[in-house]
Amino acid sequence: MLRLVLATRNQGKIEEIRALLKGEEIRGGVEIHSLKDYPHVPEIVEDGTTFSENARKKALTVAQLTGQIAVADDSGLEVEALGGAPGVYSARFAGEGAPDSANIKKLLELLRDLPPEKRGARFVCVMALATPDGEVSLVEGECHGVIAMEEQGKAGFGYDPVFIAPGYGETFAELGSEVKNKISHRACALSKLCRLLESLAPLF
Ligand code: ITT
Repeated sequence: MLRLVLATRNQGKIEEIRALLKGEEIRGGVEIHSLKDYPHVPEIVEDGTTFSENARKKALTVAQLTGQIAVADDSGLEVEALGGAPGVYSARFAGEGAPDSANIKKLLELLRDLPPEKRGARFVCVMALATPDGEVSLVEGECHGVIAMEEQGKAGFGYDPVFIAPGYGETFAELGSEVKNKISHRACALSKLCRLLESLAPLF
């Protein structure tokens, strides 16, 4: 059985990746752990300027510190009217350690008065797969949408209450995980990652 450590302590990501992997056929099965099972692994400083740099660093560090194959997810929201911000700074848009509610508040204030056609955005997710001997592979997924005028819905995490999904007219937080996991940036990246895992399986 393939054993993977998710290089994150973000509960929203862990739940989504677990649910997504359940729907995938991986030969021999997969056992999923996360940094919650490895409390000795310190916080990894995300000092990259791209999702790829941060994903690579998180996956490599965790693979080396745990001796296991690691999967990192670096993701964020790029808003057209803000020139792609908050981007890699999505988790700390309103300051280091800021809660999701503060990040959303800042975003809505910056976009106040902009009509729906000027509120285009996309979620991006780069996933890195790293082995303890330092091999890294990267995959990417994206999902285009529109930023709502106010928070709507309770499901999910992060910016889900203000991200109106393409073709649905409701936010990810209203639609819930079943719909989100069919169309999200993370679902797209993870399906590519699973194909990569299949092709690498003989090596593990
Ligand atoms: P780890 O680095 O430990 O994985 P993190 O929360 O710091 O956790 P990131 O640096 O990748 O993760 O920041 C991602 C942020 O982007 C996340 O905190 C959310 O604010 C936002 N985000 C990413 N994917 C999202 C999604 O599916 N729904 C809503 N917000 C999302």
